Amino acid sequence: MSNYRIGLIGLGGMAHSHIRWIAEEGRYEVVAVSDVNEGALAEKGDELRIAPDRRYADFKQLIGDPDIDAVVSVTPNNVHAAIIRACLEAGKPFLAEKPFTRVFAEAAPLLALYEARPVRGMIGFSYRYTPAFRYARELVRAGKLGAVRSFSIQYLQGWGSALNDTPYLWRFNKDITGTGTLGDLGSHMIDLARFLFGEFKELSAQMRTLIPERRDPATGRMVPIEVDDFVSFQGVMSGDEAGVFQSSRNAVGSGNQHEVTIYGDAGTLHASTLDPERVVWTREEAPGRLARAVVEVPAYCKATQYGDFLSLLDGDAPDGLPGFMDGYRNQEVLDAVIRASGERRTVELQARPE
Ligand code: SOE
Repeated sequence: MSNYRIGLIGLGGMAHSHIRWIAEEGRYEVVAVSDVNEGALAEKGDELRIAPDRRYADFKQLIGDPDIDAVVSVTPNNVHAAIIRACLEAGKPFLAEKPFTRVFAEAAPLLALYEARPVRGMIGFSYRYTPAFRYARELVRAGKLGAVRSFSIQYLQGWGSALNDTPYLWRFNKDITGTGTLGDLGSHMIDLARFLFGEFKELSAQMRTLIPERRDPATGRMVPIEVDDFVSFQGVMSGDEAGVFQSSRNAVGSGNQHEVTIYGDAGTLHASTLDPERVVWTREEAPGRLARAVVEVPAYCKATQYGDFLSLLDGDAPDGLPGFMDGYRNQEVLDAVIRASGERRTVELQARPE
């Protein structure tokens, strides 16, 4: 089995995670990097031992490099659409970080390109590889919880060391990020719901900016915040499962707390990134007698994001891999949340084939 030669675009914080995941998986070699920041190019080039002629300030040159088999894109949101477009036009397989784009208007034109040339693409909905969420999906699909009537999903982060003390950074800059916690964390919640239950039928929502201004560490000045740092929405899935969602960047005390609780006729299941290798399963152990058990996730339920990317590159995309259409559908739901919140109404989403 050959190794794949990877071009990595974006050398900021999340690049460290991707470089680690790539190294852990094996069968990959990062042979080129791109970033608009010359310093990052030099620093990461050395770290990855990459020749100077494979360090590109312009990501389009990296994507066009014939010696690169696939692209990994880990950039701020404002270049997501341009990178996916360039990969589609070049026929270059890619793994691109979420959210798919800043706003749906950037996603819409990519669909026609993809339909004309369905390049192998994967979107970085990494929580599909949390073992507890994979096992939850297995149990739902096997009917072990009975008919699912409702569920709740939350994704809470407590940024900053003190209460509401997070400094201003690019993730609060509307021009760069599009939306705040909705696109950053809400996209993961939406993908988890789609991973577990299929498509959304309708939703209503509220997006809030709880902390109206934050201090820019570069200038020391307070900056008005234009993006959401809290979002809640409720929706109905294609199988009539009723879902409640919330996400906050101000949930002080929460680390990286993404979790789901599923309520079915035959039992309740809780799965969380706080305990990723186990689930909490409440069911009847005898008529009228409930038992709450902590269950280890079986090994067959485990997979990795870069293991699935390998399968995609080998031409054998496994079930459940978050592909181009998962990114596009995710952006449709993000757009529905924005419209439902702004127009204060329930928004229906077009029925989609599963
Ligand atoms: C935000 O803090 C963030 O880095 C997200 O952007 C990632 O998608 C998530 O996995 C961890 O938190």
